[in-house]
Amino acid sequence: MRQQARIGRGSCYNRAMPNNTNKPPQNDNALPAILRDCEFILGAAEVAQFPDDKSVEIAFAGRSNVGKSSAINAITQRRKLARTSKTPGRTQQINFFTMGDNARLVDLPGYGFAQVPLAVKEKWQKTIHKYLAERSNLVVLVLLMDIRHPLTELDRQMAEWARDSNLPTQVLLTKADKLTKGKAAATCLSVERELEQLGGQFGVEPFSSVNGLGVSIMRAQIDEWVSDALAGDNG
Ligand SMILES: Nc1nc2c(ncn2[C@@H]2O[C@H](COP(=O)(O)OP(=O)(O)OP(=O)(O)O)[C@@H](O)[C@H]2O)c(=O)[nH]1
Ligand SMILES: [Mg+2]
Repeated sequence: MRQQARIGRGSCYNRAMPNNTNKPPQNDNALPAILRDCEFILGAAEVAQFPDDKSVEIAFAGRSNVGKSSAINAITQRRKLARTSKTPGRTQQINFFTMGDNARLVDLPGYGFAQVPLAVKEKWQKTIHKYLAERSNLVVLVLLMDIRHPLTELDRQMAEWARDSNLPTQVLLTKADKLTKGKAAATCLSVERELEQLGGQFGVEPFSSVNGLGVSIMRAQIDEWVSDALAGDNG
């Protein structure tokens, strides 16, 4: 059964926005141990290729080009752990990365990218759906949305699905460096209010892999989700 991670404490709704100058600490000591030395495990195009489900997993999902792979790199303080690209549709498999010995980060292919051939897209979608629906070791979904146009129809479907699946979900509003601090804070609040209407377990944070906004918060969150899930497993 899925562990219930604690989500949404200290989100933008009840905490002052950090300054946009709030760069991620470059000091390695600031990285929780679990986020040091992450390694690529494999890329899976179908369910049969998934690694075993004995490790706790945190998956990054969202529209194509929203910044999933960049967020994973920023959080792990690595340049090229996950492959990024200006061209949407870069991540074409479900990529698994180690986080210590008992946990993994998972980079999902983006949804909503029209240029990918339909047959390919359907295959990914089926695999992504199976991953999200059936992965019993998935403890938190990190759902990324572009802060300039959040909660698109597909984002909404994803959020509703997460609520119906009782899956704790951390929304990251990406590319926050593209907005003023005030506009970013306002968007964050309105997204949070809309998600409150949905019910479910949602936290919302502004995020930028360019200026580091939200990066240290996410590091601390991931550390906590993993320790809680592993403690739950043992207890
Ligand atoms: N300004 C800005 N650009 C960003 C940010 N995050 C990502 N980008 C850019 O957005 C583009 C897509 O980033 P990726 O991390 O590859 O996006 P993705 O969601 O993994 O994309 P797919 O794998 O295609 O689904 C790249 O050109 C990045 O440099 C951000 O926080 N701020
Ligand atoms: Mg990607």
